[in-house]
Amino acid sequence: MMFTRDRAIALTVTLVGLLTLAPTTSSAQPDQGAVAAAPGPGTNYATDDPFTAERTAWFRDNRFGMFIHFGAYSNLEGEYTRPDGSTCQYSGGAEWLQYLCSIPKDEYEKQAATFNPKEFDAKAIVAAAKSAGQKYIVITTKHHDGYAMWPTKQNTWNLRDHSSFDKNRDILAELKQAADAEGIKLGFYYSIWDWHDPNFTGDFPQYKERMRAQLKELIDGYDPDLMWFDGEWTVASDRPVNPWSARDGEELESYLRDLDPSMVINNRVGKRRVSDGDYGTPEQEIPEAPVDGQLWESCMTMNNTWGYSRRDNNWKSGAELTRNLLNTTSRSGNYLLNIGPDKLGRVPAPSIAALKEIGDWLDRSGQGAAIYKAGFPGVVAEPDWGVVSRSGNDLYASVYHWPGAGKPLHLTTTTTGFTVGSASVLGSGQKVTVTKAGDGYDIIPSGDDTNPAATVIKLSITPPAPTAEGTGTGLKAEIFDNDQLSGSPRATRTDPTINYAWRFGGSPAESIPSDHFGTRWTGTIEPRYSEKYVFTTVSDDTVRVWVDGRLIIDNTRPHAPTVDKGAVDLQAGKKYAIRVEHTEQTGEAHMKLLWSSPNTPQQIVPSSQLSPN
Ligand code: FHN
Repeated sequence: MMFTRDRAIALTVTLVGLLTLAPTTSSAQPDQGAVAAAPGPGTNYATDDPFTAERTAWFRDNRFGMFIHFGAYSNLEGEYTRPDGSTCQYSGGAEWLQYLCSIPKDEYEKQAATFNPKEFDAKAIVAAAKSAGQKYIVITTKHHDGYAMWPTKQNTWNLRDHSSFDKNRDILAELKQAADAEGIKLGFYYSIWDWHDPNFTGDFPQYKERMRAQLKELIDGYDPDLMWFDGEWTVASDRPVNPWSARDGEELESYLRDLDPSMVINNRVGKRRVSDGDYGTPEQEIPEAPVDGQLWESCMTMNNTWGYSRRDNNWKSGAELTRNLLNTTSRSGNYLLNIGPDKLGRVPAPSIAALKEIGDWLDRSGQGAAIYKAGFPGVVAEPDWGVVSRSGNDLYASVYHWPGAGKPLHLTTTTTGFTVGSASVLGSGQKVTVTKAGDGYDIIPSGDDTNPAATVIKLSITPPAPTAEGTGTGLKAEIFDNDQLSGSPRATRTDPTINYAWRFGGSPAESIPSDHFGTRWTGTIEPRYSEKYVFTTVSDDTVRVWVDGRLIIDNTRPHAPTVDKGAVDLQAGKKYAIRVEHTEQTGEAHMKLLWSSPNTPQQIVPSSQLSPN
């Protein structure tokens, strides 16, 4: 059984409950463990732009990570023998075995008591990640079964207190030390959904308290670079039904930001939406294009299961996994590729082999340049013979279907604003001819491909010189204490950017309540390239955007956090009138304005290009 994202997001979002433990505004200094100040008028939870922030640079540049699913479920290796001798087995979703086989709690606890991953070798795992070219690792610290993989003080359902493992060992500490020694970033997976804790169904506020205490242990004790939440969905047929709400997500994300503002957090901290956390998390699939409004990372298995299953030998080839990595990078996404250690903590040999195959490809002939610090090309459309990634003024055409010597590979351009200079095949001295052809260029290699996974043709391009960075300071903001933008504004100021996540408790200013408000931003916007600009908004409840007097985004039906887009051709250096109107009625409030162009990666429109007059 494949656990695709459908299971996780076939959910009805029920916004329930009151804010129990109010989070702080993100400007507050992290206060170890104290209950943070209540949010309220003037709180903006968006502290930076994940597309450009220094805080997220390592995540955006590195592109490739290792996922590790390792827990008490690993001890069963995908197969449970009932007391009557019958067996229950799953090749996919071995980490769900307790649920799928309806293993009684005491039986599951009994098997966990025999768990002894004595061959877990953090250095070897980090070495495997390095050999693959993976620059960060995310390990499950607590999956849905609630079993903690570190010596938590919150209960005894953990690897220290409830196993046959060496009580002097701490695998998270071992992994942290090994990762630090090799310059690998370390992230922690933590499931909100908990099958074991009686408070999950008995006293959810108390469960959230314990969850926060465990997360504080993890953050204080191991200093993770990233938190990967899971089990946030609410599916009526689940056992137990998960009451996690968007308000809970607001509270948790704010708590985490206060504990460590530098962490990167995925969108399953909330309800897996464009407005939650720093990045989106498609699972077992790769989006067909860059994701609008949010960074993203596709997590995938090497076979069919996240947790180890001794029966699942349906391993993907190294070539397929390499192409998955190239596909994600070419759409400005990350690839989080999973391994599932067995009950002794050993990494399956096929996983090790595949990881090395990927790493060898990356190391060969500088092909890693197509991945690291690379992303969506912008200036060409994705071809049918492979994918194209861009790093600065270099395009990397990764060819899956080689045309043969002398035959063309066509690239369709999306802008007239660049020329192609040199072209070469990485790892081959063959001549490559580039000629203008129809709606783009023909790239004509003179020799053979270099390997079965992907042959990379490096194209050095000359994009148009951008105009000098603007001297803008932002847009004039008129803030109204009503959702009709009527009467006089309660507050008028200059907002450097439109980058707001007010969520449930926040608002644009101290004088503005958290519901029934609106803002009009006006001024001018100055593009740095002469090309088509796509404007993207993330809004809740309504949004309208005019550029140069043209209404390019118009979504006035009250909505939950939603992405809208509109495009307009702009001339570099020219200042265009811009007007943005947002209204909040009740519930959550969000408003972000991003842009992108063939030569401008997606980002919050920077203040330098905005002027209030
Ligand atoms: O239910 C989990 C599943 O076991 C696995 O951990 C994946 C990996 O992201 N996440 C959930 C399914 O969406």
